[in-house]
Amino acid sequence: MKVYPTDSIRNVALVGHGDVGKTSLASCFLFDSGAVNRFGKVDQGSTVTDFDEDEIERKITISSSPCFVEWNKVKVNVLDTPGYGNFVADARAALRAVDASVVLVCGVAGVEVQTEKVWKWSDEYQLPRILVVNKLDRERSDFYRAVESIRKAFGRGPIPVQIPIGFEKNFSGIVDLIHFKAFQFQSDESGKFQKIDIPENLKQEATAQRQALVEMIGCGNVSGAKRTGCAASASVSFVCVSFSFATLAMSPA
Ligand SMILES: Nc1nc2c(ncn2[C@@H]2O[C@H](COP(=O)(O)OP(=O)(O)OP(=O)(O)O)[C@@H](O)[C@H]2O)c(=O)[nH]1
Ligand SMILES: [Mg+2]
Repeated sequence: MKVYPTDSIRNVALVGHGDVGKTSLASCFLFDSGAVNRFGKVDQGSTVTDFDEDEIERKITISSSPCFVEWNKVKVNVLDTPGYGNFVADARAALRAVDASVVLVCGVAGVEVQTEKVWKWSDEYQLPRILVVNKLDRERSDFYRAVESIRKAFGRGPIPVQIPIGFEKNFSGIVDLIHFKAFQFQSDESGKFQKIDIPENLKQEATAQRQALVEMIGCGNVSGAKRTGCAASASVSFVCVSFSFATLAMSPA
């Protein structure tokens, strides 16, 4: 078995409200990184982390399951946790064991009851966190509305590091505000993407969002980043864009 130096290992938990797409995102991680050669789907009972008979039958996660991927020479141990009220307590146990939490928020519904709960637990364990706005391909999804609901619930710390290209069924890629590059993904679930120029109609928005990001980092507390090697801290957390089905799970940059 390959041995990784400690500074090349990350331990993260995927947490969030029920049905927001945590298991699907874990599936994307596994497929995109090449750990598996088939994109497992919850609806087909073929994901790696929802393997229990009850989970497959009910199409929900009942207890946390680990998996790991290698990305850019870093081993990422991922805990996929339950989000439904009856089972969400298991997410708390997972959060105790990780270095960072990945909080998924639905692009349609925004922050929900269990989102607030897992956020509170992440606060309790002083975890740096990344927010992922998921299901942006869905009708009535709106990235900016979801970000507003995040900031209303959790304060001004969360700040986008990516913005979407297109919306609902035309959602097709991301603008990476850190590297100031854009990526367009194929819609065939292959996870393939190409680097493109930032679309003309998004240049102004992207520039303004990048400026806000730079200002936020300038005045934020990034000590958590140093401690964990994770690019976010407890007071400034980064908001990413996701669309499980097009395997936008990981920023290629
Ligand atoms: N349209 C769309 N559907 C998605 C996306 N991500 C997940 N889904 C669907 O949403 C449903 C729930 O997905 P899961 O991955 O099981 O969600 P979860 O957060 O793991 O759910 P629990 O573990 O039970 O809390 C499934 O039917 C998925 O196929 C997405 O990005 N877009
Ligand atoms: Mg799940």
